[in-house]
Amino acid sequence: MPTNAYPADSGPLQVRGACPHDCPDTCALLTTVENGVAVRVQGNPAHGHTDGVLCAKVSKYAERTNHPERLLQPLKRSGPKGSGQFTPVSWDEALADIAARLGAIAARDPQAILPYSYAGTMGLVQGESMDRRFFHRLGASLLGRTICSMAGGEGLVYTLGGKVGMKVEFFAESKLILIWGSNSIGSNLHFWRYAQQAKRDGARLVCIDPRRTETADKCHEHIQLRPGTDAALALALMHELIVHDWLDHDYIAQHTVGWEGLRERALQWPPERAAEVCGIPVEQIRRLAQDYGTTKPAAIRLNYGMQRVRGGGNATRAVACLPALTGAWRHRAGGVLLSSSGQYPVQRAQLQRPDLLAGRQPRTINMVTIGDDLLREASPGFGPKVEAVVVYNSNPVAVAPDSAKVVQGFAREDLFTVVLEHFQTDTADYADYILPATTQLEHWDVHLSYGHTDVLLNRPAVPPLGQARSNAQVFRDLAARMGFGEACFADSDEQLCHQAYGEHVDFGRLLDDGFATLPIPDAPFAEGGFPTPSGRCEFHSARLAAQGLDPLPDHVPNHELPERSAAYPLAMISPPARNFLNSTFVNVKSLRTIEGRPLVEIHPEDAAERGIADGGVVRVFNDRGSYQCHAAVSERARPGVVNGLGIWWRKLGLNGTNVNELTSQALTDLGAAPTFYDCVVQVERADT
Ligand SMILES: Nc1nc2c(c(=O)[nH]1)N[C@H]1C(S)=C(S)[C@@H](COP(=O)(O)OP(=O)(O)OC[C@H]3O[C@@H](n4cnc5c(=O)[nH]c(N)nc54)[C@H](O)[C@@H]3O)O[C@H]1N2
Ligand SMILES: Nc1nc2c(c(=O)[nH]1)N[C@H]1C(S)=C(S)[C@@H](COP(=O)(O)OP(=O)(O)OC[C@H]3O[C@@H](n4cnc5c(=O)[nH]c(N)nc54)[C@H](O)[C@@H]3O)O[C@H]1N2
Ligand code: SF4
Ligand SMILES: [Mo]
Repeated sequence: MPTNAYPADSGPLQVRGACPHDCPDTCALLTTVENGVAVRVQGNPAHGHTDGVLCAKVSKYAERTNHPERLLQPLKRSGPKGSGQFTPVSWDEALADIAARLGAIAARDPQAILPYSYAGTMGLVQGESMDRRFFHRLGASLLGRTICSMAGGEGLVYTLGGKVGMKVEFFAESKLILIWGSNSIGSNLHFWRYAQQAKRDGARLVCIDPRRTETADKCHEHIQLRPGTDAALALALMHELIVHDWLDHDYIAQHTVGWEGLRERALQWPPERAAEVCGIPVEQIRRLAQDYGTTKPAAIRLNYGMQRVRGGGNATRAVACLPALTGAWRHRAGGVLLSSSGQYPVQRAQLQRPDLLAGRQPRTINMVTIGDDLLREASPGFGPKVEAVVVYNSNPVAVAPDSAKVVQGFAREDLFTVVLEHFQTDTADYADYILPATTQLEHWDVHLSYGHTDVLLNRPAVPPLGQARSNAQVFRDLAARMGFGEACFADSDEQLCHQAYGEHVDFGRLLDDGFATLPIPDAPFAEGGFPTPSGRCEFHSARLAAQGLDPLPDHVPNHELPERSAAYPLAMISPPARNFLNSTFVNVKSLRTIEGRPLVEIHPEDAAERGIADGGVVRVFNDRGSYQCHAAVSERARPGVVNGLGIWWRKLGLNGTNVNELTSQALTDLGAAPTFYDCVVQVERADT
């Protein structure tokens, strides 16, 4: 078992770690420590995918960790809810009171307690180990962790069998790369490096995105479709593959199911029909189909940006069918990659111990509808009213849709809220207790990735700052206070690191090198073998049919369409800002300075119609709320679509709101996921 966290000597040294952020790249870090202080965080040149390079955000991780506003001691609320007024208390006092409050609620019904967490750290230990054990033992409500990837994830499950796909490094050898719903330069930089390599070797790069991103600027072609119309485009591509016989009949016959049905469906989507729906020239569709049908090897880098609309699950299914039609999977540089995380042998039952539920079956609350659910009374369908929320690794007041409701919920005087955090975020403002958490430089963890296939270990580089404790430590402490006697509550963070993969990954190797590559074939589906029930790529899904759902992929129009709404004639998407990671880093001055100010990009024609000037303050509004920000009059926006770049802290915005004031709690077709990019608004000058 590994001992020692951080070295005692004070000479400069470099400690190997892993980037904890919710980003496909999961970089290997090298932290330079001088006199016990982390002074610099760099990419580890020994790790192939990282190649010594970090994004601008995590290059500032030392600044974030040593930030003057870091929370360094437990705080107890001393003013009204949401006032942000707190006084310091000891860990003893905080833990005793929290254990007593949770214990009293649990004695009535533990389901009135709700954990709320996401991927503030993707670490398996600080994100999904001791915390899950604690809440399972308690019998708390389960949380549906749907806020990011569930629609696309389910789309993959029903088509390919799981979050599986191409190995990212082989994009470098592709001759055609479709970058679909992804601003790779901003959010998947290390994939972009492989795409650049391919481009230098003559590959054609096509970006499919309603926004003219910096990635679109650097591709050979940009297909600037309307939000939520990707399935229509994919079906029209299939139509052309069929009509021109750019098909791999042998691959289809041997490794797919439902070809006849899909063929019939696709033939209903001639390019003219899709061009109308997508709002793009028909020629562009024909040309893309020809490129895709005749270039080998052809690869698709799909990302989650295209599944945050009502039809996100179906759209993912439609795109995931394409490589099987052309047999692109036969080549290691062909196929599709949305996420690789399903390829990791994570020992979740051992880490999370669902057996501690001991036969109880708590309800599941969808994290997307936290706005409504915190405001719900007890009912037979819902169960008990939520009386306590424990938030960690997430900032729901800023990131969940329909913020006005989320704020109203967290403002309930009768709600007991505990927030484990690095900083006093918008959510922490509503806490009864804020508990100071360690950052990645101060704790152990072990990682998977959703954009490559290496396991990474994170060693602490420095001791916890102030009185900060790791999430796992806090739940261990709470378990002890609540008298949970099971041996698993004594496992240390280092032991949890080991348990995450058990014997499936050589832990000694991780300790020595900091990373280890999973043994995955170069072309995993060259001869079929998909992890679906049929072992084939499922165009037709019997599992969907059994649920009474459409077994074939189709275009499912958005919930909210500007052409159907007189009051709100603009569609709004709210993709990530390059220098923030969701709402993380917004309070890091150097990065906030690069982003400038909260803004909405609006096309010059839409701006002119409204008398809006570049840089002017505007009000973006709909029935759910109103958000003030600056207008960026720019052709990065498509006419009729505005881009509200995310996700500012509300309290650092112009009128104490952010873009989620406008987004809705409506869910996707598959996976009960959010529809952040399926939203209509109006924009006007703030001075009118
Ligand atoms: N710098 C930075 N990096 C990040 C994040 C961040 O906030 N900042 N977030 C991280 C997270 S949580 C995730 S889940 C990942 C992946 O998160 P993604 O959301 O995939 O991130 P992006 O690739 O930045 O953005 C997706 C792109 O999809 C586009 N898009 C929006 N609607 C549609 C549509 O209907 N169809 C199509 N084709 N495209 C659409 C947007 O304009 C955007 O350019 O990125 C991670 N990386
Ligand atoms: N409008 C709009 N909304 C969106 C999106 C969008 O594109 N548009 N994207 C959505 C997506 S894809 C996602 S994934 C969600 C993300 O939403 P969240 O998961 O809430 O992500 P962050 O905003 O980064 O907040 C993570 C918080 O965890 C904290 N944290 C980090 N590490 C630790 C730790 O070790 N311990 C503790 N206790 N805390 C830690 C950070 O300080 C940070 O405040 O947002 C969603 N919201
Ligand atoms: S690119 Fe992604 S994984 Fe790499 S350092 Fe930046 S946020 Fe972390
Ligand atoms: Mo995400």
